[in-house]
Amino acid sequence: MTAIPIDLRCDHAVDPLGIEHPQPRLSWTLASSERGERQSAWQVQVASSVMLLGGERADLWDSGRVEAGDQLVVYAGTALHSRQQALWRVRAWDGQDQPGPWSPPARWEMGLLAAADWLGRWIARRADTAPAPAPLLRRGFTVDGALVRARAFVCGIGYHELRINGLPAADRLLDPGYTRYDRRALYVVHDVTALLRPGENALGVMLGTGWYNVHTKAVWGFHEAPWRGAPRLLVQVHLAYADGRAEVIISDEQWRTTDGPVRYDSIYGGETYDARCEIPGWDEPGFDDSAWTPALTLPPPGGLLSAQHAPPIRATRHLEPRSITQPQPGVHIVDFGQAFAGHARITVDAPAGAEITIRYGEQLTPAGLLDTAAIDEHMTKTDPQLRFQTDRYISAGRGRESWEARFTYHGLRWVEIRGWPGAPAPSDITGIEHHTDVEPAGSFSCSNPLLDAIRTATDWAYLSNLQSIPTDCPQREKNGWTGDAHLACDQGLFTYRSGLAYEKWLDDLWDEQRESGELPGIVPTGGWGYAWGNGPAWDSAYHLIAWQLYEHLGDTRPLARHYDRLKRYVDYLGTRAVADIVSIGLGDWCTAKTETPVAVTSTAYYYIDTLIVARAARLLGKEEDARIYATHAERIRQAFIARFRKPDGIWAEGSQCAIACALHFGLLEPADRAPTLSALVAALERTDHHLDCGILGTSYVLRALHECGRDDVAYRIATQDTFPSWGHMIRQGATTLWEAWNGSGSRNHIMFGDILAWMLRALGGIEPDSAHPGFARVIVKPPLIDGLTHATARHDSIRGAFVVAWHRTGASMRIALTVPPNAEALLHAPHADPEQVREGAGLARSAAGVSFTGVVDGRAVFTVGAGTYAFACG
Ligand code: RAM
Repeated sequence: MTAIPIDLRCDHAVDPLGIEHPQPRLSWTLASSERGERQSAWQVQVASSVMLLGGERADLWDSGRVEAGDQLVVYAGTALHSRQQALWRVRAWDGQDQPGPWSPPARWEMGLLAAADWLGRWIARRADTAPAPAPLLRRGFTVDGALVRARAFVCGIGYHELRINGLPAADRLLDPGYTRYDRRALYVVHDVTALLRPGENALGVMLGTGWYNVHTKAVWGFHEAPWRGAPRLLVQVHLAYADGRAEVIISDEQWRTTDGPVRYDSIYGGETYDARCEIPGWDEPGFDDSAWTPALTLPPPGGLLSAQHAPPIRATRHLEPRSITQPQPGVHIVDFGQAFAGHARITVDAPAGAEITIRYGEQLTPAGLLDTAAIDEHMTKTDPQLRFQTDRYISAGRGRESWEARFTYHGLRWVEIRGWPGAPAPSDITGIEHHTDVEPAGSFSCSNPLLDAIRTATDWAYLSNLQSIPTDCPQREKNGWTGDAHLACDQGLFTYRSGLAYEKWLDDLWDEQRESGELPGIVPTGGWGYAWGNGPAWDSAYHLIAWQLYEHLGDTRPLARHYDRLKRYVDYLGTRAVADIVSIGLGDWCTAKTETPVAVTSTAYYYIDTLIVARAARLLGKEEDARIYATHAERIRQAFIARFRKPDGIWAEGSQCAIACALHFGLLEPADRAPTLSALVAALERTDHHLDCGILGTSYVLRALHECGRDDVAYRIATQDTFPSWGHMIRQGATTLWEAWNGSGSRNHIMFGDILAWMLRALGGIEPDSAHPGFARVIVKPPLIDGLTHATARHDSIRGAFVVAWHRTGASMRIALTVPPNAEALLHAPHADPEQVREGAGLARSAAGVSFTGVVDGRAVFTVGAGTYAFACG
């Protein structure tokens, strides 16, 4: 039977609320284990109710039968209005032209599409930005009958916590996402139908400062951000009654406000909570708020109000203490055994007014005390007295009380606790890890335990640094450093469905780009980072991430949306180039020893950005631009060659980074490829297979070796355990990747994380074919590397799961392979003779779903359609 479509998504999310694009993207996968399953045609129906969807006529859109394999299509029906509900379903025809069953219905709802849809006022407790207790705002209201639907649209900045009738409205932290608030503030949409009841109800909101009102002085100057303002709130709850009536509850002067128990909150500093200031019942109906003051109304933050599409931050893991020590009387050090981003939850029985201080850090002194020197240097430089990574809890004296911070987060492995009555037991302290809650979409493991440890550390570092924006580190800066983000993007898209998180951040880049085309090194920025000149090696995050979204998801929308901006940046670089060589900006950063001239890397990114604009132009049908930028890219390449090419495959001064850069970005002529590869291999031999480069070079070396078929060399580098190497970090006790090979600075950075992409591609053997974006075709080439006997890699692509699990014993190899419907794999079997390759009980070449396509580089190549296969050879 033809497959049924499953996992229906609108704009890459399951049943989302708050869609704003007039033509959302619809996607699905096919539930089928049938070999060679392929969709030859599809039909989508969209209706305003389930009844209309199941009936004769879908009133919003009926695509009719469309002959195409796409599983990502664009809604092309009736124009949708604010808050409109759309139900949809899809069916597919198979290769034999048989229609399959309709999928079960999925849905989406539109957001508030026009400024005029917002009926409420921005309200606040106070208008000034001085540090102050986090305000509580509340309003009671009556629900006059049975409800069929209730939706809350909320924007409370810096952060807000919405409560309804005493309960949190949603399982989310640090909402809404961090943006450049004077250009764009995000609202979140909650389905609150189940939280409301006929009769009296109450809405309660607590507001935190977040990035909106940073008062801590640090070198990046967020305390002087142009958007800075007193925390404020906009709410609108739409009620739909069973009898057809509608009602809207809005934020306005009727709301009342007072100070809450959070007495201080700072994104850098931490939070102070005085449990004695709790107001029982404040968020419940019937509460007497007559002593509270009416809310002030304030101007809006200044920019667009836009729905938050990226997943929210959620607490996803709870860590138990591994040990608790007392290196000094009254000073308790809790070790969670793992570095992460989040905070500690405490449960304590202390007298009223007792103050417990929790400080967070990533290192200990030799005496076993918390050592934050490496991560607070940028902070204490500006203010030696500064409070940093510190939470305080003041007890109400009511017996066992539990508390955790809600408007801040920290980077930590250890916490230091002072002021605890007696000593904390392990059950009194929990580590709460949180990150933008992207769905897992990939995994890797292999026979080398060191690589597995590196993979795990990379994963923790990635999630630690995905906190609404991709960040550099969760403790010192929490900045959206652009270079760090693009270096981690490929492995991030391989292992998580993080596309929407990146789409959100590309909008942040949009908001930060100047008319001239310039970008700052951190996004968002309070103004810092333009003049500093981070240059194309960082700024190219804009181009590289938009392009990687296309390669991973086959989705052209980010490229289309940002096309003019991407072009503007390339044009800006043109004004900084001299004879097509760009010498500005940061270069290979955090090197082991040898530096590489900035002009090498900056010009390489100038080239790749120009090429991406040319390719995007072609995809988007902008032929004239495609021609202009392709010609321009070629000119840059020639300038690069003229300037940096030296004899014998050497580039510039011959650093590993420079040689690998020329290879990886394809800057060289085909004839120079072999000598350049030899020069790279020779350079690596001279360092006994250690990297002698920084974050850029590290990525290029692994990628260049992989692209040139020398994963054996890359493997030696990746499995080193002496300085400088990932293994060296692990041997020193790293549980996340570090900022620098020698361990200086932060211990939770992701910028050396591209190694995980290499593991999946090179060792796992899942290499997406760039000519077939969206994982339509994958090259599966299990490596033959001495010492590596098996690996398992998985990626849940937009078409479904690819799984490769290979085992090698002597000269034989077994390869279990799963290919999702509508995709194919090119299996490069580790044998030249196709007759030596079996699938199941017979020869591979005659197996269902498999065809032999020829021999490439001494490997028999088979085209493998959808299905699950067991290959063996040798
Ligand atoms: C540091 C950051 C980041 C890096 C910049 C250039 O401050 O932590 O990782 O991109 O420098």
